[in-house]
Amino acid sequence: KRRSAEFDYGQYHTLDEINDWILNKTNVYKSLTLLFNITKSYEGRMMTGLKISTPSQFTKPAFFIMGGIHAREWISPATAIYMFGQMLDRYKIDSDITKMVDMFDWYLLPITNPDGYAFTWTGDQNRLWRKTRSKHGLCYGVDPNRNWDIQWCETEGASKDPCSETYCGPSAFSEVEVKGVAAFLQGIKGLKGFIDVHSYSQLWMSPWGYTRNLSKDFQQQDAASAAATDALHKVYGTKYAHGSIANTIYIASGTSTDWAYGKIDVKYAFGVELRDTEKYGCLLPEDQIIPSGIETLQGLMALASYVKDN
Ligand code: ING
Ligand code: ZN
Repeated sequence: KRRSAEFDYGQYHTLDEINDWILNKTNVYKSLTLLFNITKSYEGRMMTGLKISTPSQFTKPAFFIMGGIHAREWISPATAIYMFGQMLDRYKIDSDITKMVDMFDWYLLPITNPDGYAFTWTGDQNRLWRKTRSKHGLCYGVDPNRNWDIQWCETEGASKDPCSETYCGPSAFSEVEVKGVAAFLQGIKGLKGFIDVHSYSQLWMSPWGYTRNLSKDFQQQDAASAAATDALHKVYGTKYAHGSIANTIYIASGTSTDWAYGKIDVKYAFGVELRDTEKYGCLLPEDQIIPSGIETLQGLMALASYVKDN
């Protein structure tokens, strides 16, 4: 088995290092992977992702995972990268991994907000930046998880103030990154699963975010979340709550998860909040990256099986 280049999964990485990791994986696993590009960001950074697709006679359903939509939530890309690294490095070695990988065409966009992510690496005073970096009068940034074209800025769960952390933007899909991901998602045939990975709070959530009313598929969506969090919990005892977004965390409108479910009909669309609950928040120590990766991978495996069968 070929060794992958030096990449320490137990550390946080810059955008360039993450893009190099994608390049490396696509070079090492040529027959299993493809690199995909979404678009260039507001500041001109390429948004690059990794697709895993193992040989099959049949067209497989697709599963899309996006991380780093909020710049400061570093555990999100780190965990997602760990999981996809394991899915490649242990394919045909670990039977559970092999089964899971073979179930879907897997798409990973590790950094959905590259300008914001790069900004959080430019000094301690910028480490907790959340939004994109587009300019709106005196303030910078749109919340890319309030910018999707579904009940856009219609409820209390988003702000019209450009200086707010939940600014919905001047219009739905004003952010080139968000618009780009939406177009890419629309182009995926047979998209059956979707996860937008955030931190922190340890929650596995399904639509809706814009209303406390439950979706018509809530029972199945939440059963899938329960399967995921049960499997995750078995690894180290980490407790995740699950439920609809609005009833579990707060009302949020114009989110990626609502859009994936409401606009492109992905029944199994989730918003996941990774570790921790309050101690470190977005400044989660690096020694928790691999444990987060290991437990979340078990959750994802259980979720994938549920989604496949339902
Ligand atoms: N929390 C999310 C936010 O965008 C969320 C909550 C996640 C809402 C997924 C909808 C879907 O506010 C954080 N921490 O960003
Ligand atoms: Zn977030």
